[in-house]
Amino acid sequence: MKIALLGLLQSGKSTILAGLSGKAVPQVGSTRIEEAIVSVPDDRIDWLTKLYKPEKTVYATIDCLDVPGLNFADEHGRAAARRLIDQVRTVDMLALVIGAFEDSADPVKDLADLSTELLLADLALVTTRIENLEKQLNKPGKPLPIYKAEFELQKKLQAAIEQEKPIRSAIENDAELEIVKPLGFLTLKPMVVAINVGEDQQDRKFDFAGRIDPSMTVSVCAKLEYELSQLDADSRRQFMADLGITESSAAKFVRACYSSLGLISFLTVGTDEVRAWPIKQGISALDAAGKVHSDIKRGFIRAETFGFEDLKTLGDEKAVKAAGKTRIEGKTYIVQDGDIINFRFNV
Ligand SMILES: Nc1nc2c(ncn2[C@@H]2O[C@H](COP(=O)(O)OP(=O)(O)OP(=O)(O)O)[C@@H](O)[C@H]2O)c(=O)[nH]1
Ligand SMILES: [Mg+2]
Repeated sequence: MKIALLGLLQSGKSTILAGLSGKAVPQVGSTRIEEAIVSVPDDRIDWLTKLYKPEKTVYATIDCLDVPGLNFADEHGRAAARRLIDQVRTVDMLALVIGAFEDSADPVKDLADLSTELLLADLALVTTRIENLEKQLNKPGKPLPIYKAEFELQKKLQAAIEQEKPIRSAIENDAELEIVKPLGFLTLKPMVVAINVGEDQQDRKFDFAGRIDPSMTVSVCAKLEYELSQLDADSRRQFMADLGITESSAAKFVRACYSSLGLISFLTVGTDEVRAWPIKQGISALDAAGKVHSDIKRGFIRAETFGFEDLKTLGDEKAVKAAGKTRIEGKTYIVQDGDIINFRFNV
């Protein structure tokens, strides 16, 4: 799963990613899209690691693209920005990073400008698509019904964009989604807005005037998170306690992205490895088995399962079993977030 971090120049994208991935902050003015693998913080994995003391602990990860800052101030900047925007059409979601750490920043305007540019980029795509479909429909002979259907749909999307509505809001059913999904519309993708606030402004509220659902926004303090990431675990806890913060804002941001992507984690445990496996919400035990190994899917017998919360409450696996909380699930069982699974298989 890939996320692109998009924002205006110097909004803090690279600092956020450096804090999350442990990579160094790239040089200011980089024009290349950089990739960073980010671990998804998970208290459950931390807890399980203490219990099982495994040789290896593996967190779920997401792939983040650090896109150079977009600059719409002049023609040269706009052309470069359009090229960058076109390069992220294949990602699974967008995280907009809005700089709000300087007094002169205008986060409301910046978000409005960015949103407008994304809409314009999608409008260009819709328009080209409509032109092509018109050509198909005007050819002699009877046009394929799918062209007609898509033409109607694209017209509807065009109308939505012209009213400054994201394509996401205009899609009414799965059939429509099937048609538009491969086209790479930006405003169709799930989106989270990270507002990069100053160290002393973590509780600041913004009024985005209906441009964005407040549930899609997360306040992050990039600089502070970066500094925290440079400390060892003990100093970090101490520093956070001194500041009176209980939860890392970057962790909150990553988790918001994870759930916007429709991902949940099932867990595997043992003395060799404790691991979180990212899966799409709603997949079966059989498909989850395939994530671990194709052999496990092929030879699937059953999934021995218990919930993380039961383990945490009862203390260890034996107690979970004694309390009758272990379940035997078959191929079609829909895996739940926090399921601890031991797949039985035979190949
Ligand atoms: N005070 C403060 N400074 C920050 C914060 N986040 C970023 N900065 C500073 O702002 C500048 C830009 O940060 P970057 O992370 O490089 O921003 P960017 O969005 O990646 O920049 P471009 O890729 O050039 O668009 C750096 O000098 C950072 O130290 C913050 O939360 N607080
Ligand atoms: Mg950068």
